[in-house]
Amino acid sequence: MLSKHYWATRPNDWESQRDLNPYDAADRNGDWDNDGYTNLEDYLNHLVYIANDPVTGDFDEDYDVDNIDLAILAEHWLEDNCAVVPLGNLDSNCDVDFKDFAIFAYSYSR
Ligand SMILES: [Ca+2]
Ligand SMILES: [Ca+2]
Ligand SMILES: [Ca+2]
Ligand SMILES: [Ca+2]
Repeated sequence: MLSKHYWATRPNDWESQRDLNPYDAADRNGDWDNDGYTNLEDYLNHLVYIANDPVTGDFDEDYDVDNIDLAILAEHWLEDNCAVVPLGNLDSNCDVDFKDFAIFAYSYSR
């Protein structure tokens, strides 16, 4: 049984989900989301986020589940990839489908 956040704990996935290169250490100094923090800083923030019992369905990691998270889920709808598990997957498989949406909707409504 995989943890509900297992996809979020693998650094290679974190990079690949953001169009970074897991095999290139130099891209740590880039800024994929233009938020002023380097990719390495973003990843460290991500680890802190995971350690703080994140909210299910909070894909953009801002500690609430809102329309932005829904848009991220929609963006990855029906993706199925165990090599790079898509954002939006919330159960223990590698796809984004109605089961994930059901989990998301429950979290969204709270
Ligand atoms: Ca890299
Ligand atoms: Ca950044
Ligand atoms: Ca969010
Ligand atoms: Ca799934």
